[in-house]
Amino acid sequence: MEKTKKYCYGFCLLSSIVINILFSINLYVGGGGGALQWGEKKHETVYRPSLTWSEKAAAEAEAVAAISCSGHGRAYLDSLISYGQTVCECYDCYGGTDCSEFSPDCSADAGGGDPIFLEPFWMQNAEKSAIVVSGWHRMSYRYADYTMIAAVYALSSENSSSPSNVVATIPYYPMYETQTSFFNSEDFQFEGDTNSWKLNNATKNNMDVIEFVTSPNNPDGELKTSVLGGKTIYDHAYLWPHFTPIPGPSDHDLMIFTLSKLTGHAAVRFGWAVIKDKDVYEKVSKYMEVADLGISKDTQLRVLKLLKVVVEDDGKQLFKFAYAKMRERWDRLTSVFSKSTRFSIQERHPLHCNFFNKTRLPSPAYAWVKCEREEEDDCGAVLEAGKIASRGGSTYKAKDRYARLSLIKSQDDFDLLLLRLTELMSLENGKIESI
Ligand SMILES: *[C@@H]1O[C@H](CO)[C@@H](O)[C@H](O)[C@H]1NC(C)=O
Ligand SMILES: *[C@@H]1O[C@H](CO)[C@@H](O)[C@H](O)[C@H]1NC(C)=O
Ligand SMILES: CC(=O)N[C@H]1CO[C@H](CO)[C@@H](O)[C@@H]1O
Repeated sequence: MEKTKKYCYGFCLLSSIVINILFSINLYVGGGGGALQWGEKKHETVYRPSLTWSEKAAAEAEAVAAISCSGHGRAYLDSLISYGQTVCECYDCYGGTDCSEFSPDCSADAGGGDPIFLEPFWMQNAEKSAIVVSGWHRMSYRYADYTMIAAVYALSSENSSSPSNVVATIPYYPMYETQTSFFNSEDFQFEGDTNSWKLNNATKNNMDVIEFVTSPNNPDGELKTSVLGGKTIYDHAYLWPHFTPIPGPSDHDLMIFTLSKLTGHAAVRFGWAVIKDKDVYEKVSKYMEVADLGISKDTQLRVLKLLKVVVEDDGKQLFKFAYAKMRERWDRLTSVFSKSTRFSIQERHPLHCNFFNKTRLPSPAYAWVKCEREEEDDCGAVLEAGKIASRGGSTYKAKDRYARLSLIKSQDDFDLLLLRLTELMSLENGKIESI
């Protein structure tokens, strides 16, 4: 035993010396080769660490990221492997092993809300936003976050004879109803539209109500305030300079946020809340402890790394990039819609933005399209016929005369959407001319 140890010490010392010599030679040759310029910070190069366990993962990650997929798809570390090659995952309407084949008849899919538009930003910031996670990183279990339903739970009245009523203003995000109903709780139930609630039930005493206010609103991008003025959950998922002028600090009792539309990492499913009342805060914490199995530590580390990039330079980098992108898309979109009498989109009004310190128009994540012709009361179907997939108004408890188009997908998706819209509108102008 003792002998083995001694051998090891000897061997390790020797290896260490050899490695150091090799490393120094490497540096010397590197420097002598003219790679270093005068005035460059030499000490940074000297202390370049020799990597061990992270090297393979880093090499794999870089190799897979270097696969181009013709610019119309991506290869990922967890993509399928075929004949030893990572298979490209092509964007909609592209195919072939390298995603180079475009299907000319393909429909523009503006149905989903995948925020791929921020992908180029993260490619520009590849070095700063990449992470390497060891196999033993924080293995201990901890509680984490589950914001929307935790907020409802925290505001609901426990042990009361009737459940708290949860309402939202039409058009609203369908997930409020889905989640509130799914839990089938004795403490709260979904009651639908805030305004009809106000009309029909507000006079009845003893009725407990929790109001969701989505500001800016999904689907139409409006900045909203509470209708009932009682217990309110402000959903600020879209309250970022990408989508809206920021008129001032938001100062409500309970505000919920998500990483999804801030950095584009929807799959990370990470949210947080800002809560004023200590009792409400404690109920939310209790909910997380008991009902939620927690957010993975991988996720939290990833979020930390991403948010560090976001807050760099007071957040100017990401927000400038994201706003420029959304503004450009809205400029192109409004120019297309301005030629139409058959379709219209929501009106946008300029507001002073505290963040950029200038007056600007909103640039919402979604276009809320209205079909103006009397007989066209299913706007989703009209768009569908023009090879555009959208989400119909009834998804948001509005009329189907409306439909939501997502503007935050990839550049390819957006370009194809504009092409299909242009085709639709030119058809309309042709008809008008022929009359
Ligand atoms: C609700 O009832 C449970 C069990 O009877 C009790 O432990 C709890 O303190 C009650 N909560 C409130 C807010 O009254
Ligand atoms: C905002 O812009 C105005 C006018 O350009 C300027 O006078 C003011 O100093 C700016 N405020 C900040 C906080 O930068
Ligand atoms: C909770 C509650 O009483 N809701 C009522 C609100 O008003 C509508 C219309 O009268 C009723 O259908 C609901 O049951």
